[in-house]
Amino acid sequence: MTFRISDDFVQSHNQSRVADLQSDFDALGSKLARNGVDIEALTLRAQGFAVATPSWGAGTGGTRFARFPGVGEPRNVFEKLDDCGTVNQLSQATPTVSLHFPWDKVSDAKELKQHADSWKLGFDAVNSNTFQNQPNQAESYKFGSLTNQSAAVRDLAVAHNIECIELGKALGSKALTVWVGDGGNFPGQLNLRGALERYLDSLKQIYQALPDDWQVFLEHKLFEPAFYTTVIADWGTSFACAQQLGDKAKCLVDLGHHAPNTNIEMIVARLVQFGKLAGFHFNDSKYGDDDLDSGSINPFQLFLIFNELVDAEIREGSSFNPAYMLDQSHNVTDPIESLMGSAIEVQRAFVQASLVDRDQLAAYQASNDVMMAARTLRRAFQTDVTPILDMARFRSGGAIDMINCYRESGYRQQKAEERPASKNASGSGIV
Ligand code: LRH
Ligand code: MN
Repeated sequence: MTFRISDDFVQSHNQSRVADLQSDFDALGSKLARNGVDIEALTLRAQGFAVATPSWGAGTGGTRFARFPGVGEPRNVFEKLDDCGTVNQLSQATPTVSLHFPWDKVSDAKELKQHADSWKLGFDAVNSNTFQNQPNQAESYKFGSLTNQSAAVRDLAVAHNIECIELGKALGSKALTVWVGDGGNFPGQLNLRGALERYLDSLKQIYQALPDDWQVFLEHKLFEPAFYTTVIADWGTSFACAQQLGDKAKCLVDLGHHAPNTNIEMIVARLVQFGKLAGFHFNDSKYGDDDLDSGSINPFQLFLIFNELVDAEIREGSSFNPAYMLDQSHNVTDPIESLMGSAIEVQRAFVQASLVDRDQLAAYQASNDVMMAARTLRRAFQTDVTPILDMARFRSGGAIDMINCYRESGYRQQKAEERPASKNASGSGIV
């Protein structure tokens, strides 16, 4: 049995922090009560919030320039689950994991499911990978996969996606995320319409392989690895394709896949209105697809996105259930610390958006009182809900002070002994 942090250690780590938490919680409670907000109801809501961790985020990420692996890197999907399980143990906000195939492919899915069950972890959407050639792969994805000019290459890519569905079914997943880097680097390289026609033809075959209770998530991205045209470059193209494919096809929004200053919260509002929002790959960025920790660069944008999601939840009720997943690359931090911190920043945006006085906001919007409408929204964002997030974690059995609890547990040092670095460690599989 590999080392796991004991729940007793977590509870003893909380002991000296409970009193301060309770007084901060009570102080915030009376402040919110003045505005008719019940902190207990909000804390229950926070305890119910969940975001999936990306298996590929458990290892140290890198860039095309270099990757600097840390100690105790996970070497396979079982060790990635141990790390994702530890993230959930301390954060109590990440009960599912999103796997990536073939990086996480195993011969015995039952054994992997049992290992996940031992951590009380489930599986969110699975991800296919036709942006890398696998060792001694018959056909190359150099000039694309699902949109490649060659039918043989497209068939290989379609078959891989159908295999991902089969693996996902064995693990209890209910969705397949399809992101393809297909595109061109120079004007004239591709017939733009032809490429999209081939994409739709391939997706139709994948769509037909979906079980009735499954969905396919189309993930758009403005550029990279292609640098002139990307076949599914924006939400409009993704939306049109999802419309063409049918009800089980929806659009996944990766926050880093847009041009700088794109109004992503408005894209979310549109996809919600037209019933085509699949969910999210949460991360943050300053320039390109930087895959930085969620809420670390532009927390106001994350809040505005959740403002649209809470509005949708009120309009559509419990049937509104988009998939929340992190998709990050941890190049200079301990991935476990980044995943815990990021999950809580996404939860923070959810709780702050739940604080918006929507009746007051609607009244100011109806009367075009622009200043008061904007201030009403910002007041929720400017409310420090940390005591609610900490109390939610504490009441769910997690760590009040996650990072120090994790560091003082010696988990990473234990893993350094258990997981001697092997030169071709899988790392995060991205670089
Ligand atoms: C593409 C992407 C996609 C994943 C990959 C790991 O940039 O966001 O979601 O398959 O990162
Ligand atoms: Mn993504």
